[in-house]
Amino acid sequence: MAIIQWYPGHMAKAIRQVEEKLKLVDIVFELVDARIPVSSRNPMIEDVIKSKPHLLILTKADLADPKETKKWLDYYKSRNEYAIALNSKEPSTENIILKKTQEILADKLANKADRGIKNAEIRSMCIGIPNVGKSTLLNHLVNKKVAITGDRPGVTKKQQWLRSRRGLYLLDTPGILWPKFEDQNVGNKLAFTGAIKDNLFANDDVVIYGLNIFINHYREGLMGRYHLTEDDLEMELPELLLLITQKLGMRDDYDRASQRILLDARKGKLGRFTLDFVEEFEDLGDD
Ligand SMILES: Nc1nc2c(ncn2[C@@H]2O[C@H](COP(=O)(O)OP(=O)(O)O)[C@@H](O)[C@H]2O)c(=O)[nH]1
Ligand SMILES: [Mg+2]
Repeated sequence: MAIIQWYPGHMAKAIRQVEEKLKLVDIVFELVDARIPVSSRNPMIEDVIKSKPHLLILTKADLADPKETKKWLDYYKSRNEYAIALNSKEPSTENIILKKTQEILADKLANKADRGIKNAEIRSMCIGIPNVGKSTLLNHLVNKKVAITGDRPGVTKKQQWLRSRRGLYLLDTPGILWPKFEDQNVGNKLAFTGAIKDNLFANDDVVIYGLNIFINHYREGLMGRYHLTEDDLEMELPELLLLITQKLGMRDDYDRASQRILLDARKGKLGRFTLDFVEEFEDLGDD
């Protein structure tokens, strides 16, 4: 399998950049894809952001299986991690984030209020691997760019802040993390959802990986989209892929069909789905 190597130097630099920016904010919004909340999370950043209040935001919840998203939220709750799931493009998004943020920072805000500081500014930043929706969320929260000030203590470079409609401040550039996939399953899940470029893995391998999960969990969407029967789903996976290729009128061009299936899945045309299941990860972090 192809593995993207992040050179140790790059990795260290990315971490250092996040650490620098962390000093400026009251809270970190870590974005992950609700369909793959573990696979789209960089495991190494956890230690770095430990020092800050932290909200895990499961984006693209509109594309994920709501049943599984609920399980994930219960899971985080049981581990005392703050987490919410949302569709970044919904009008309610700002309220959901603001409310949760105020809850997380309640002590700090109360403290400031005691000292006579009313409606204290809340400063935040988004971090996450590519394609989890950092830019989408920022753009959604913010009407237009508002440069606030560069001369805050500890700010060497001019730092742009954006202000949401209801007064949440966000660093204008999100922290970009790298995906980590020494595990082939994680690589396949990242590829299937479009988090990593399509040329890293063979499309048909990725599709076959995904088909297997759909057959076990999301048969209806698959059968509906490609006019398949229950019997069809009993075939060996490469055969099934060829059958779908034919049904799509693509003869034996299963590579082209694979691309189509990936597009369909990512656009939600096979229905909502999740690829990371709580049950697979329940012992995560119980060191
Ligand atoms: N359906 C859906 N799509 C989203 C959501 N958030 C982001 N996207 C899409 O995901 C893709 C990547 O988003 P982008 O903001 O560029 O990700 P970034 O690389 O983290 O900045 C874009 O096509 C967005 O339209 C969401 O909550 N729901
Ligand atoms: Mg972006």
